[in-house]
Amino acid sequence: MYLRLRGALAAAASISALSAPVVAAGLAGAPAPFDKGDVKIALVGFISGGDFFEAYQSGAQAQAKALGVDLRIFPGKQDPALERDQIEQAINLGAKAIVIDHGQPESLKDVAQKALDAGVKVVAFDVNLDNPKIPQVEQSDHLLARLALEQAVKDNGDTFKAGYVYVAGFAPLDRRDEVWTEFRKAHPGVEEVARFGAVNSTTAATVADQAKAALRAHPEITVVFAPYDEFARGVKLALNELGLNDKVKVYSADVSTADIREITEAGSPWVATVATNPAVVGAASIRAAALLAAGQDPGHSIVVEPVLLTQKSLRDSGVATVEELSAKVPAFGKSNAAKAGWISE
Ligand code: SR1
Repeated sequence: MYLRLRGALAAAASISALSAPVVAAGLAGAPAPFDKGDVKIALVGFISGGDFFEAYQSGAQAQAKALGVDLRIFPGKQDPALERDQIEQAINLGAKAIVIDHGQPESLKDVAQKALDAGVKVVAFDVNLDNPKIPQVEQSDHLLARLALEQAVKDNGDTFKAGYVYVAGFAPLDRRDEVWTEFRKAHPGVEEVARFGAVNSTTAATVADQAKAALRAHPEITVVFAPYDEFARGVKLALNELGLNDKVKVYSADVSTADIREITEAGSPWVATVATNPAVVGAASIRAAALLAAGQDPGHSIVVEPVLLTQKSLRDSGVATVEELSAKVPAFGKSNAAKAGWISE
């Protein structure tokens, strides 16, 4: 009972924190409406939870603060209907711009158009809304997958049996999948013998169960391509449980401080990842939204380039956190995407 009450109080506190009004003062030297302040921007997500999305949001919050923007964050909880509803709420609360972060295009296109019709600017991160008025933020997913797979060939040669973690319908995963398909055509010695995947509120745990079944059924697997850090964590859990850490190598996307720990720990099978700093991507998304709200053009395609992080390079450099990585690798810690003189970081 006490626990339930405590949970309810915590939930109430977090809801009010998410929506607490911030009446911000104007930004000196900025174009309208930022010069007068009190500008609301909404960030509507689809996937709630996980290191990537938490860091993305914190980067968005930091950039919003630097702009004096009242950022309202709506967690979509993997629910397409809720995400639509939250976009409507953002329109109604008077947001000048909305960042739509992931989601299912078919359930978002019309409500995104509704926002545009109401004069609200829209930016999409990793969801293709197929609309020339909506700039698209992405992490150069083709390059990301290519770098991971090139590293797999470097480590394993180009003849191996692979497991592949994939869920169709997510723009970044679909783009990475295009590269995986091309890669297998170019390397006929690489055989995909098992495919699995899930995106839900417990992605890593679900993928761990699936990976255990796949690895038991296919003991010939020596490489797993898991291009989302929650997938890689799941596969690593399965390998640990099955005692296969020495036999199978995992290649992924994304990085967080927790991921760095998992990659660099003794005996880890997670040997490389290719990643942007998600906080940098979140900040670029807010800058793009702010530029649009000020009547300026951020460009249609806003790309933050990823970097390859091998287990060896992370161990050799002694980097233990994303902050240390940002300081050490400038291409990881900063992006010039969607910048303007009046926007400080
Ligand atoms: C389910 S989509 C997950 C991906 O979205 C972001 O692009 C991250 O890179 C993550 O891998």
